[in-house]
Order: sequence, then structure tokens, then C-alpha cells
Amino acid sequence: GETKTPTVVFVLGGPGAGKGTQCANIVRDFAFVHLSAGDLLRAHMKSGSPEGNMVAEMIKQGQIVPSEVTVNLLLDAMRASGEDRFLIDGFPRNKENRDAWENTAGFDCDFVLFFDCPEDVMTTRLLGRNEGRSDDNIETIKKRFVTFRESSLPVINYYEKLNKVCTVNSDQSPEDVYAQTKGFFSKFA
Ligand code: UP5
Ligand code: MG
Repeated sequence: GETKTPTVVFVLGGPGAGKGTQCANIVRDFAFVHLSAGDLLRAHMKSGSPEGNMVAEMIKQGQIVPSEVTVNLLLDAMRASGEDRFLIDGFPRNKENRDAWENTAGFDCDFVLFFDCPEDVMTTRLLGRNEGRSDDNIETIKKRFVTFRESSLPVINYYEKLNKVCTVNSDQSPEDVYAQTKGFFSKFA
């Protein structure tokens, strides 16, 4: 039968900007499923398959995994959820990701939620996280920032030109960040 086109919000921002933290708040208050592309890739790398090992190496180098891998993980998770509203956290990170999404999913996001935060603040947060992530060391963090500036900011600029970006300054307490964030979801209440 007919299936409704899902609603997708892309949640973007630099490493440690607070994407995961705020997505947890949004799913508590609004009917969305949170899919972190990074979490899906980290689960995939534990498979021990050749593709998983490639993903592990790319994450350690702060590089963006080939789009096909990430898009397949996202679309599989969307299908498996049986739901139709998604926060897609940390994707798309470059133009290749964006093109692959458009060609495979066949629909665009509703809007982009962008958490804007200075690099020094993000560095302090990442070094303090202590969850054993292979990319939370100063060498990899510097590489993640370069990748973000060179590849991911252009994606945000692309959506800016389409007037699809809702920006929140995330250099504030988590509570203050959420107070602004939730305003962009009032239409889903
Ligand atoms: N914290 C959060 N908010 C705070 C606040 N307002 N004040 C003070 N502290 C705050 O937060 C990070 C830390 O800061 C936590 O300790 C938190 O308590 C604290 P978090 O909410 O986890 O931030 P987040 O933006 O989610 O940071 P994360 O490190 O997850 O961002 P990245 O974008 O770097 O990581 P992601 O998992 O998305 O990607 C990792 C890697 O996977 C990429 O580098 C890339 O290699 C690969 N990848 C792809 O290749 N393709 C993809 O599509 C996605 C990922
Ligand atoms: Mg995250």
C-alpha cells in the first residue's frame, strides 16, 4: 500500500557541539526516533568485517566514511524502526553524503538543526567525555575539526541558501541550549 514520506531533521554541528545530548532531549518530548550516524558506524565497526575495519580506521583518522555505507545503515535503521519521524544526527557531512541521500532516500530533510560552538569549547568537552571513543584524543580531534570545516560546513551553507537551517548557539548550558532547540519543534508537539 501507500507509505507516507518520512519526516527527517538533520542534526549537524562540529565534534562535541552537543548533537547527541540535545537529540536525547528532543526524543523525550517529541515523537522522533534518534539515529546517530556515528553510533551506527561504531556498531558496524564492531562486526569485525573488512568493511567494519575500514570504518574503524576512518573514524580514527577523522575521515568521512563512504556514503554508501552510512546511507545503507541509516535506511536500514529507519525501516527497522517502523516509525516515520527521525532525527538524523551527524549526517550528511559532505556533498557526497548529501547527493547519496537525495539519490537513495528520494526525499529531502524538513530542516537542519545546527549547533554552533567554538572549537576550544568543543575540544574541552571531547577530552572530558571519557567514553573510550577511539577519536577522542587531541590528534584525532584536530583532524575532525579540519574535516568539519572543509567538508561539513559547506553542507550547512548549502541548506542555509535554501533557508532550511535552524541555528542554536550551543556554547551555553545544556538546559539553555535545549530551551532554544525545542522552539524549532513546536509544530510537532
Ligand atoms: N556536552 C554536551 N552539551 C554540553 C553543553 N551544552 N555544555 C557542556 N557540556 C556539554 O557532547 C559531547 C560532550 O560534551 C559530552 O560529554 C556531553 O556531556 C558534553 P555530545 O552531545 O556527545 O556531542 P556531539 O555533537 O554528539 O559530539 P560527537 O563527538 O558525537 O560528534 P561527532 O560529530 O564528532 O561524532 P559522530 O559520532 O557524529 O561521528 C564520529 C565519526 O564517525 C566522524 O568523525 C566520522 O569519522 C564518522 N562519521 C562518518 O564518516 N559519517 C557520518 O555520517 C557520521 C560519522
Ligand atoms: Mg554524537
